[in-house]
Amino acid sequence: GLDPVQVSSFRTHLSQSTRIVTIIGAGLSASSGLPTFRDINGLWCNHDVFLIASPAGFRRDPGLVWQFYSERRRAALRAGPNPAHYALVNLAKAKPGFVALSQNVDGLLQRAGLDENPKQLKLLHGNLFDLACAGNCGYVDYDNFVDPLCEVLSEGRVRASVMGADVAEGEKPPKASALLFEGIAKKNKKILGEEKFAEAAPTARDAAPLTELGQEVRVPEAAPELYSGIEKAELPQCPGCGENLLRPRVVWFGEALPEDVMEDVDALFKEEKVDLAIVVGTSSQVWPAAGFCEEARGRGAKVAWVNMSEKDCKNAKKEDWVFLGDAAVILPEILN
Ligand code: BV8
Repeated sequence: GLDPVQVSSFRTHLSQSTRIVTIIGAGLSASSGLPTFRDINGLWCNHDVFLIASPAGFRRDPGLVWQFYSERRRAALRAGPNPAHYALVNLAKAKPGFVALSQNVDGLLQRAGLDENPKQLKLLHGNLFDLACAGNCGYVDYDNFVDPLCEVLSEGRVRASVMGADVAEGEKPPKASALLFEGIAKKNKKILGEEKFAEAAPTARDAAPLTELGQEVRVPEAAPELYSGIEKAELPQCPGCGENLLRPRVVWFGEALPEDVMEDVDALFKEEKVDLAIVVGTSSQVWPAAGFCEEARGRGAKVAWVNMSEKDCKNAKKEDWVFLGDAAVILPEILN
């Protein structure tokens, strides 16, 4: 269980706080059954991040990208909010100064009721259920929960093809050629040990390090089997301009976060004092979200960390609260 002294001092500060900023990552939805990105067998460990989460990857093979995101839409639709989502919604109702800065695109906070007051929820990396014109004609289809979006994105095909090649019914799909971040591969190898790592993360070549901020993400000419074989004409088309595909309205590597969201975040950290920042279920590796905790601290915030692993609370200072464990257990305990 949690340290009662820590919990009571946190709750005292919480009761006196008006401006509360929560910085949220995939760990919040882990107990809803949705995979995170950088944990063992996370999304980035079994998929080639450059091929499915970058503009260059979408140009190279939009079918592969759509299969990855179609599978994530389906999983999110089948999942439900967990007690951590509801604990945050209850806090938002009690504290008008509450705001969630969420990196998650799964829509679970909205389904738990946070969407009613958009001022309290900022979607930093977009939303799986908003579709946009891939050619930026301006067309956006908000809250599209249609599944499958088209025949080639129906369930059976998606799973097999995401692995880069269709396999006959019942056969195991070939090992995905996973391009892992070096750091992730090393981390997993350390945790698992050589032999278990080899079976847990399929053929992991050293990832090409992410290019610097804003540069074109280099997409390595990965093995030819990593093409979906899906024709553009089979994918969702933009009804706005009739010339481009639709894409999931999420922020890929090398893409700027939504302008309106960034303006709101900048204003938040410029205008006023922050009393409390709560960093939940994020490895704090992706920028600019990874810098928001220090921004809040710079505005006077005290900081609380909720994470399954201590190593991901690396930016914690000695005066911070650090609550280790499942957010779905901890948040109800410390917030309600
Ligand atoms: C940009 C697509 C600029 C959406 C993703 C310096 C400054 C700015 C940018 C950069 C920079 N240096 C490098 C960059 C580039 C890059 C970056 O940050 N690279 C890093 C990796 C080195 N940043 C970008 O490209 C960003 N764009 O800054 O653009 C710009 C400006 C102008 C013009 C052009 C460009 C774009 C970032 C968005 C990338 N998109 N994915 C999707 O598919 O979802 S990344 C991916 O990581 C997701 O978006 C996700 O939201 C994000 C963060 O991951 P986490 O949520 O933290 O998940 P993770 O698995 O890592 O961690 C889970 C945590 O939960 C762990 O700590 C675990 O212990 C914990 N946990 C697990 N279970 C539980 C739990 N905790 C509690 N309870 C549990 N049960």
